[in-house]
Amino acid sequence: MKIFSSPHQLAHTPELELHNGEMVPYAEKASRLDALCVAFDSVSESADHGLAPVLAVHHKDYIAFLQRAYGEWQQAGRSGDAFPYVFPIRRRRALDLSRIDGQLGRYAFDCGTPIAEHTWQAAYWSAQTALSGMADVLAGARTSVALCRPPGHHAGRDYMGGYCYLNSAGIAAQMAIESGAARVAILDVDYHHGNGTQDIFYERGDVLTISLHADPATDYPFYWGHADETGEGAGRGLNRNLPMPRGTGWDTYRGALESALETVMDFAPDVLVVPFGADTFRGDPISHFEIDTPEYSDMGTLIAQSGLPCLIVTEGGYNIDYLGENILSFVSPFANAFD
Ligand code: OKP
Ligand code: ZN
Repeated sequence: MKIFSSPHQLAHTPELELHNGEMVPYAEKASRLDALCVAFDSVSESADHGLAPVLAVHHKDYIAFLQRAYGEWQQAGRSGDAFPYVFPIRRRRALDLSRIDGQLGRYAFDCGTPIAEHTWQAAYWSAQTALSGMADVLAGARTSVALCRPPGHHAGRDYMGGYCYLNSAGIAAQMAIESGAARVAILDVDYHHGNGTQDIFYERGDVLTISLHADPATDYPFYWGHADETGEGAGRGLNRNLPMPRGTGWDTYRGALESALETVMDFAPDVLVVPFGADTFRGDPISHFEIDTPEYSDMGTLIAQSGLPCLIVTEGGYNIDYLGENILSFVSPFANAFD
């Protein structure tokens, strides 16, 4: 089983974020990637699949914005990280403004996703890492693992948010479709709802999206992830949200996961993509579920038992001391099942 990563992902280093009214050190640290990588004996370097698969998911104007934003921030005389602070909310037009502050608000849905000097480069290689894992699966691997950072599942077709810029898992899923897969399922097991992935595929009949997450009534991203969001048009019935209360542990989570896997099997996908967040861990500093390290192996076992070709893409997980153990616990059953 191959594990993919790229050191270019380390270059994104925002300093601070707004948390409960205070500026605090950015939780989505570059050292998360080191913790993920050292958990494995050998890691393959991601290949460059170019911009075309990124543009198959994201709007070209949004991509152009990501590429130029930090340069324009600097040209405006700013130093430090670029933050949005005015947003085109209801009934405001998405004006194509030249002022960087206008552009930042147009393409962001929160203030938690600053653009630093090398953000584009890191996000690009996060997407390339997921694409490298998918290329491995499409070449016949039963399971492949993409150690991605920054995460991606909050990023939509034309917006960033929740530490996410490019929807790496979604980009990989789209690559599978364009390579001939008839159906792809995305099963998101990060603590937070995968709102970007939901939005990207909401009206698609060929991509099933399921997310297990903390109830958005109490947790980020609040405005997505409710159980009544079930897809529209060709995608009607092909989005499923399983929100759970704070304090949820493995016993409750397991039942939801088994139900989600039944929905996956009914869809009969050619490929399964699993955005995995270790922020469901009991010791996570920003989350409120109570899953313990060995229980990630139970989680991995249930998913591996689907027997589907599977790409695992890392999302959140902010307790860096346990991140390596937790990803290894989750991934091990996949290796044992097939190798
Ligand atoms: C990203 B992923 C408070 C700001 C809001 C955003 C959480 C993003 C989680 N610090 N926090 O799903 O792990
Ligand atoms: Zn998360």
